[in-house]
Amino acid sequence: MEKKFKRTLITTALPYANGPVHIGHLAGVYVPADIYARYKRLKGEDVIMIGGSDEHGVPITLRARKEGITPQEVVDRYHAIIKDSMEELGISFDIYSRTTSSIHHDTASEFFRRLYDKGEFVEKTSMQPYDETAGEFLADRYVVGTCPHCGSDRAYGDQCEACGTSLNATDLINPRSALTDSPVTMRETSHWFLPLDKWEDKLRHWILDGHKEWKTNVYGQCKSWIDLGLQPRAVSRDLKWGVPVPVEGAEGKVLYVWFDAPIGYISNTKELLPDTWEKYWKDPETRIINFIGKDNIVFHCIVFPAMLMAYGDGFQLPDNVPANEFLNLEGDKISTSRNWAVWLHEYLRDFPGKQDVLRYVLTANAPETKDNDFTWSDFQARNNNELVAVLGNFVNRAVVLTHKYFNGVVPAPGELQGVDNDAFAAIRQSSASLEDNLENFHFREALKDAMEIARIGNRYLQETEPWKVAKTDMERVRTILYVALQICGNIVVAFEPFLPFMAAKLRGMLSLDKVEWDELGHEDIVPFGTEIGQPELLFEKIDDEAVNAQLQRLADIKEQNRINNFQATPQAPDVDFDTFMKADLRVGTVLECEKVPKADKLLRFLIDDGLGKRTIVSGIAKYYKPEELVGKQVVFIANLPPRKLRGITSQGMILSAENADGSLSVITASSPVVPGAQVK
Ligand code: B3M
Ligand code: ZN
Repeated sequence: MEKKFKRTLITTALPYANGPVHIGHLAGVYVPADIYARYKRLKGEDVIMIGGSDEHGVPITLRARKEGITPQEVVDRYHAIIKDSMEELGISFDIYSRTTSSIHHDTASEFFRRLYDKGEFVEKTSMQPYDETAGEFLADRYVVGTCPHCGSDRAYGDQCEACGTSLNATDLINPRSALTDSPVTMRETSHWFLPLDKWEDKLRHWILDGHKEWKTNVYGQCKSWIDLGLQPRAVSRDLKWGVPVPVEGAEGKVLYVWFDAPIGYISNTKELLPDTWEKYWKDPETRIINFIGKDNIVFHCIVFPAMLMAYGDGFQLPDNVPANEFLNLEGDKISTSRNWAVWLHEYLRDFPGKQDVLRYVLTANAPETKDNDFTWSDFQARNNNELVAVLGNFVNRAVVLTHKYFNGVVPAPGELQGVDNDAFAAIRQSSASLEDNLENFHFREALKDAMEIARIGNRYLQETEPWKVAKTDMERVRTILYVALQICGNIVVAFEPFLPFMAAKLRGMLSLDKVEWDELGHEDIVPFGTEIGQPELLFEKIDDEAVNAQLQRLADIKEQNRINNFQATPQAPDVDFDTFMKADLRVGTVLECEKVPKADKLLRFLIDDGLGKRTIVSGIAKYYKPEELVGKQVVFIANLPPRKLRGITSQGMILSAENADGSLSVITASSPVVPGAQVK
């Protein structure tokens, strides 16, 4: 870090309080921000980490309507869940507040008013969707209709979730109001716009010339926005939920959620530090870092900076915006509306005491440079093969051996030998790389560096074999275990930002009061003569059962989504009755059923059809065990020309219904009938 900064202000994207937080939020924003904040605190630097819930916006009002409760009740519920679960995960916010607080309403309102008074806005009228029945303008999300691209009749005015196309409300065929289901009309309304074009040159100079060190994904997005030319952006909406526009005649209008939300960073700092907040925002010696996900880049790098420049009064711009890419779950995009997520509060319930495991896996697999995938098998493997087998194992051996040979008292070392010095040298090297990676927001690499210290420890014990040396040379064992315990001390320091619960437990085991970052690489973190605690396991294996339960839960959700999203195919053109009657449909009793060798889809049936026995081959082997079907009365088409399938002549076709997931369900008679009965 360059010298010019005296303190760090860390902001973390404010999650919408319309649902709990999931692993995507954590991996993208909160875990990396927390690592950085803990690292800075451990260095003794002046740092604050600001968080809070984003409690405005249309999705919250939609959810409230759906559940028949008020928006306030929605945000109260989710704010509490989010706040508690993040705290339990050890995300060390200095404040976690909310944008419905009065201090935020006042701050956002004053911010708007100052820009208004300075003439920073332009007022424009436009045509917007309006619900005549409800007497309200409709946000794009409130308009539903038929997608012009895929024909889905559940498209929203901003996007069709069936085909993923971005839309405008005016693109929809038969637009209706999501509130009242009545047809949507267009009405004129006026709004305030922030002319981003006015700030384009300043933004270009600040980012494109001044911050070439930003992550390529962030820099690249900013560049393409600026190169396209910036346009004025509306900062107000016709909506009842939000911060009212503080201008006469603006009844029924609120600040656009993306106008008020980033101001939340300021309000929350004010709430935390009523007397000194300004130095974190207005002193050029403060380094401001915004932790966000990639979908928020434009708001943090273009819109909010333009707002701050328009406001003036010394507000500083962020020094870095280390936005992350997305984390997927088992190969699919995480989605709140499809419930495709690992929710933090549920993880904490299902894996009590395993906060650090999640922190570890999300950091080891962080979507820093590209989208990444969270899988439960990777979660299990990283826990079992890395945390248990490498980190836990090393610490356990060092502590157990100290109890065995020295009654749990750190022995005084003799003269260090080559292997000892080599171990310390390797740790210093990893520590330097660790610090460098932390400074540059490369948390995944930084975690590898920390883990390398535990690997060094394991190799060291493997090479020095104190359990063998103990038979001949106890003096040497003193030195070996002294060194091993110093490696444990280094682990406490190196891992505190990443795995704070483990670090605290190990610190207790080593009887250390507190540690500082500057001790990293030292050879005397745990003084000789210290009485250490009993060995406790730092990590335990995660078995297949726990992982399978999670996979089953996801499979159930997928199934539920399929059912929810199932759309019956449009009705086929009419056929006349005589044509239909030409198909000879009958019921037959299954006498035999077996798999067709070397064909994983096919079953061979022998059917009593009332006239005799007939063979039919059917492609339903994936969905039934042959023995399940013997004795069943199935419906088949009797008068299809015979067809050869895998060398077997099939005389007809058994009818099945196709489910939402493509699986097949055989049609059977609901009460016994004589074989050969016609279906009419
Ligand atoms: N609530 C969007 C999001 O959660 C928004 C972030 C606000 S940060 C000021 O992705
Ligand atoms: Zn569509």
